[in-house]
Amino acid sequence: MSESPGHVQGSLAALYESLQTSVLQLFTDPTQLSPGQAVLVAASALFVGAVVWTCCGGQRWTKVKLRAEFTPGMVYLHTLPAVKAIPCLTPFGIKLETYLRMADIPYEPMYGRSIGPKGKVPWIEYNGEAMGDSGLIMEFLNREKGVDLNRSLSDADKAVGRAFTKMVEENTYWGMAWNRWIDNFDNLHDLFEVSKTVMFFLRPFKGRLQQTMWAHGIGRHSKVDLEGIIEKDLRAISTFLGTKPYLMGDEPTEVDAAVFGQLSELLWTLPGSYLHRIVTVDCPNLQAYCSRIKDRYWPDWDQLTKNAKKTKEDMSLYSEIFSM
Ligand SMILES: N[C@@H](CCC(=O)N[C@@H](CS)C(=O)NCC(=O)O)C(=O)O
Ligand SMILES: *[C@@H]1O[C@H](CO)[C@@H](O)[C@H](O)[C@H]1NC(C)=O
Repeated sequence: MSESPGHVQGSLAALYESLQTSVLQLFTDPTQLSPGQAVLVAASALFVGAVVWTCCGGQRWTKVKLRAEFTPGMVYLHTLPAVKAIPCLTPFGIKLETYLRMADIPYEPMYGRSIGPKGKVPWIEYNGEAMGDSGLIMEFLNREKGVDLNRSLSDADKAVGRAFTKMVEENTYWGMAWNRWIDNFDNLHDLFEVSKTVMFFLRPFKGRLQQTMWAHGIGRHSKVDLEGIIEKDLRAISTFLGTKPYLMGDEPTEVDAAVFGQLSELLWTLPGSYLHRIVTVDCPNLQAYCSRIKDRYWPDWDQLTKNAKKTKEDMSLYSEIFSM
């Protein structure tokens, strides 16, 4: 028995050697390839293909299915369907939809059925073209529709807005993602309002998220450190907001859509979490801020969430998005 590791190593080396010979043969004189060698080369190619396919999931090419018919100038908003907790389970979806409402841009929500050009939600179709990324979409629509929610702001204010937007989306966001998908995966069927079976199929997303967060760097912290980092972000927003109704003063601007998008997920989808405690108990001005924006721009919130009903298409959308 004690010989077996060496034995395995020996056969692996032999296999590797014959593979090397076969590949050389393939590129020099493929007609001389024996059937055994051909099988070996084909099997190895399949194996390498499978590894590449699995590891390069982040760079998949997405074929976007567009509507056959569209109204010129209409924004077709592809996003996640409402659940009882919130009209949209992605903070970037809440952000984009809040912006559309702030800017009074007509849109038609489309709950998925197909995936966007960057493999993420939300995305839009506009005049027969697909566009991804909430921030880039907003910049495009600002130009296209002549909208400027920042018009009251100085350049320095805009710079502050930019910094807060990037903080919540590139840093604070991961606190939500970790809490939702990693710490509480086993309860996620409640939030998504799907069966545990569906969650079983979404399980690979949890592992992929962990890899993504590791690559980002934020996933390498201990739980205590990570939570401390996110808490400092939230306290910074709270301090800056102070007693103002909106982040930049008396009227909402673009940054409010982005910050509301992120905070609303903490407030309404993570009861019992440290994130929920921070935005309600430690920083109650954040909760009041969210309610203010919700009341002003989402009069249909209760209706949307009450009528939330999962269809078969929603289910396949979830698995499509989260298995990407
Ligand atoms: N920068 C993007 C971020 C969008 C995003 O991260 N969406 C997530 C849901 S919260 C997603 O689609 N994830 C699927 C994936 O990463 O494969 C935006 O602003 O729209
Ligand atoms: C408005 O401000 C946000 C930051 O708050 C920035 O990201 C965006 O590009 C600005 N848009 C315009 C049209 O100035």
